[in-house]
Amino acid sequence: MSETSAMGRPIVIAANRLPVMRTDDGDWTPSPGGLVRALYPMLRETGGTWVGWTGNPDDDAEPFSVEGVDLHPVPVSAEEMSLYYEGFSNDALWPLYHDALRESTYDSEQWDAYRTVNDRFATALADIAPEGSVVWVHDYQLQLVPGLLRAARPDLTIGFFLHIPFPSVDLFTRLPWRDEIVKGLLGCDLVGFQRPRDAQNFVATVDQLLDVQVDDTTVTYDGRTVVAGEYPISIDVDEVEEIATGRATRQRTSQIRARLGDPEVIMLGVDRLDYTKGIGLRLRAFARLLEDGRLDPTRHVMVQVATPTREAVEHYQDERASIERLVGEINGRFSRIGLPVVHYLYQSLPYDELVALYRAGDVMLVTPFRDGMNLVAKEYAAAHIDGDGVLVLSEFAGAADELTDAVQVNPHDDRALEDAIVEAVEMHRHERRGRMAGLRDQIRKSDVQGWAGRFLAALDVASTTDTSS
Ligand code: ADQ
Repeated sequence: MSETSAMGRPIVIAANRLPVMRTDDGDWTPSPGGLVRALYPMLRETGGTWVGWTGNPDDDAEPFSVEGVDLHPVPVSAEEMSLYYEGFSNDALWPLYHDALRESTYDSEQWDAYRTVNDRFATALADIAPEGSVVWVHDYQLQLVPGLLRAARPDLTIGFFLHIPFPSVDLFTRLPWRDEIVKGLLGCDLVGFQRPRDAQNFVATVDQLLDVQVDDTTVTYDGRTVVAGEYPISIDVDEVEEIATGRATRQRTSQIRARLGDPEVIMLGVDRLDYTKGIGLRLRAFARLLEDGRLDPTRHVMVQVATPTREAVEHYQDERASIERLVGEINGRFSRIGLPVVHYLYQSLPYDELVALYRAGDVMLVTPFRDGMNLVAKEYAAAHIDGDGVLVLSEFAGAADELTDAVQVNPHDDRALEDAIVEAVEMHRHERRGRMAGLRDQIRKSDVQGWAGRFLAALDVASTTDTSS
């Protein structure tokens, strides 16, 4: 964290959600998740603040503080949640930014709500950010905030990080409000992306849409310099390793294996139930392999954990119905009494339980059609302190740039996916261990604390080299 504190300036984070959740007795506690763990200590150190929505519609909670961090709630009404969050963010931007895997809904009422909520965030930030402080805005729900905030508070250093991919020019320019969105992002000193390709797409888009000067990853707009760059996010490696090493986790891992009937190979999928994640694709590949006899239901089982997500959005309801039908079909066909061949959980699990499952998984299947990064792939490698286990990873996950020791696959290619699964299942122990050592070395080199430090250090440089300052 040394780079961040070296800036010596208070940091204000803005994200759709506050990093806290309510406990059963009504108190607030930091929510689990690497982003929170990476940023919380830094906010405490710098006397920083986090601005976001509590997650409860129409919640008008006053600012409060949890474990030494100031939290500033921004209210979002039930109607805005439907229009700004489920609508514009998750039914227009999300599919468009993920290769238009589903059709986006472009609705001007939703856009108006997106603007209203972004404006509310920018106003809150303008009111509370100390003079000359650093504001770090997160993700696709808040892309207008940097521009609005820059206009109100030119003294601030403003950074933005996009957790999801930035699409190609051809896709992005479908968006009816494309100019407003890129102008919003150009309010920053630094715009961070997961992969080099995302940063390139952004610069190319800006170059096409606006009257700007572009030099590689630097854009000059409105007399200011804006830098775009890649900052691949990671996980809290120490935390995952600590959980994985614990006695309770080891016991739970053995128990999980026993409950699954002690199969030779456990294949595992862990995802939010999102159509970008390729869950159906891997289930179908598994079914074909059973059908062809390349896998054996008495030796190979699959566990798929799918977290409930965005249940009010129709594409998600359709995806869930299609996956659950598929699980039923595969189990109907290949299971034996008391021994299903696919174990499916539509649940959010405690992190300890996830880590125990990762440890139990001999082969991890991460097969998104498109994914900003995919932290599950990194968590799996961090959890395998035994140095064994094989990761099958889609080339279309951001993590593929770094995790080159995974069995990488194009998930659109059915045959290649089947072969990748069989290769992983049959891989010789020596090769498995070699690849896992490579994966673990890689993630240890770049954990989430390092990610935050690198982004903030680059933001500092970008703000001080800005031609206007
Ligand atoms: P997500 O699309 O949510 O994140 P991912 O990066 O895999 O995808 O993160 C999911 C997180 O949720 C992981 O930390 C995982 O442990 C947790 N999780 C998954 N299933 C769970 C379950 N059943 N119970 C409890 N926890 C579960 C978005 C982008 C990604 C990007 C991240 C971070 O879509 O591409 O990697 O942000 O930038």
